[in-house]
Parts: sequence; C-alpha cells; structure tokens
Amino acid sequence: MLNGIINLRSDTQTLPTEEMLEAMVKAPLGDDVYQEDPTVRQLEELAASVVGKEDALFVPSGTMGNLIALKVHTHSGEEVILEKDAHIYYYEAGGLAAVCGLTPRLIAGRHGVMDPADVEQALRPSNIHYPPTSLLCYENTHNRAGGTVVDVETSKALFETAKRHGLAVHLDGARIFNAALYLGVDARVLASYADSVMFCLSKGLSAPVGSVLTGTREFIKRARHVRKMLGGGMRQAGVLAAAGIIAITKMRDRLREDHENARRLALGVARIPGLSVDLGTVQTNMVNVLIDPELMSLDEFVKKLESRRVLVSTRPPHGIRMVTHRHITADDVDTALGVIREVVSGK
Ligand code: TLP
Repeated sequence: MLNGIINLRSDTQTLPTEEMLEAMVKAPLGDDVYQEDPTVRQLEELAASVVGKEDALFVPSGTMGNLIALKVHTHSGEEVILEKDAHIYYYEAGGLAAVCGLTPRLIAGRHGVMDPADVEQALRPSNIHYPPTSLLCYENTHNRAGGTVVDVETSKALFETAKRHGLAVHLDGARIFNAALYLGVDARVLASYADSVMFCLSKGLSAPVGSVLTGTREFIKRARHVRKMLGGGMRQAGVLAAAGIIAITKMRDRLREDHENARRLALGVARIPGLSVDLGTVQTNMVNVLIDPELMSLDEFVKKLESRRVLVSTRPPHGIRMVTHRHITADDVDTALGVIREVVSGK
C-alpha cells in the first residue's frame, strides 16, 4: 500500500528505493552520447554480465529497447514472427510497422508460449510472393498471458528452429528475472537462447526509468546508432543508471515475495463466485481474472474497486489484470481480497 492505495495496476508503479535515490544524487556523471558517463558504462557492463551477453545499451524504455532490436535485426519489408499477444505487437504503438516497415506473422501460443513446431510450420520457403522472414521474437515472462514463463527446453527449441532457417532471435525479457526465479535457473541460461535480450529496470526491480538492450558487441554498436536516430541518446543519464545498478544488484531476489503474493491473491480470487482465474497461469507476479458478465460490467467492477482504493488494470471485454510488486504486502493482498468480495457481493 502506498498513500492508502493498493495499486495493482502494474509493477511499473513501483517507486525508487531510498538507496536508489541516494545513489542517483552521488553518481559520477558525463555525457553519455560521447560514451563518457561512467555510471551508465557501469550499468551497461553489469547488465550484459547478468544475462551473459557481450555488451549492453541503456535505453529510456522497454518499448525503445525492443524497437531498436527490431530495427537492427531486420530490413524494411521483411517479416517478423511473434506470438499473437506479444507486447511488441499488441502494446508498442505499431512501431514494428510504422518505424521498421515489418509485417508481423502471428502465432497463437498456449498461455503465451509458442510451440516451436508451429513456428517451423509458419516459416515459408523463399518465394517471390512472400516477404522474407528475418526475425523471431518471443516474450519471457509473457505479459498478456498473465506473467507466464517460457521454460528452458522451449526457449532452446524456439532458438534452434529459428537458427535452422537463418533467423535472428530477440527475447523481450522485460521480466526475465521473474522467469528465471520461477524456473530456478540463472537468467543467463534463458538469455542464451536469443541473439538479443531486452530487460526492464523500472518494473518489479523498482528503478524509476529505463531498460537495457543486450547482445554482441557488434549488435550494440549498431543499436547505439539506432538509439540516437530515435532520439534516445541521453546525456548525463548516469543519474538514472545509478538506480538501475541497484535494481540489478539488490532487487532481483525480492521478486520471490511478489510471486508468493500473486499466488495468495489468485487463490483468494478463485474462491469468489462470479470470478474465475486459471491458476495454472499464475506463475510469477500477475493474476488475470475473468468477471462473469452477468455479475456486472468490467467498467462498473473496476470503478467500484477504485472507489474503495484498489486499482487494477482492465483486460476488456471481461477481464482484469492485477500485478504484485514491492508496494504490495501479504496484508495488502488480504485487504484487496476483502474489497473484491465486498464489491462482488454488492455490499
Ligand atoms: N508493459 C506495461 C504496459 O505496457 C502494458 C505493463 O504495465 O505491463 N515488454 C513487456 C513484456 C512489457 O510488459 C512492457 C511494459 C514492455 C515490453 C515495454 O516497457 P516500457 O513500458 O518500459 O516501454
């Protein structure tokens, strides 16, 4: 709870920790477009090492990190393969088409996870009628599917399928550390099944701003150029990177608590008549809930929760998403469940 509000809209709502704020004030700074900001450099080296890549680039947002990756891996007019509800396709303002000139080829996954055999099937032989396919993107954890995890074996099979056909592979790993925690593996293992990996510092890890794009030295060199083209070359960005360093070094382990709280929330919701939740999809820090339309409309439900100081995001037509994070304790989960029960029973 923060200021009397239980905000379950997203883990993006987390505020920086005291330690982050102190580090931001004290960070040594320089002009990062000249690559002279020592704090940004430190963050980039650290970010590359925690996912086992050669190099990294600090970017203002996950959206820009993904967009840069698309642009570096492809040429205008090519085709990119994505899961049908991929964040890159669904929530990134159409950048893949508008900025990169790409045609999305969508594959329905199971709980957001594509079957490598379906990817294989979607890959067409070169033909004058088809756009050339150059990139496979996948997402771990998968946002719209409810924070679901792509396991190591599937990651490997997706990567190998793509490579058999000469495709590059980009992993939208906005929440890769949640996935690694769930699987009990090092994030490097998951990241090894992609040529480039983007992960976010400003979600469960609590930094105020920023994401990192990681890959080979040559890839990052090209990414740095594209970031400048898109207007993402920042100057004394070390003031932000300082918080990112703490996000990576100190905040990964506590994600475990968010997973436990999400489970507690989901189990509570599952017992409320008129609401349903697929417990199999509650693997990390998200809970997707379906509201029986006979009970009440999505709008009414969300407004009633809001008037009782519980904020959730909507998944129209009948769903809500709730995300646990550093400002949500087990007690807050119980309070939120009480509020949800009240709203459902019309008290
Ligand atoms: N997701 C946000 C919203 O955009 C929906 C959220 O609240 O979950 N990849 C994935 C898998 C994401 O979930 C997000 C953000 C991004 C990329 C983009 O990151 P930002 O918001 O930093 O551009």
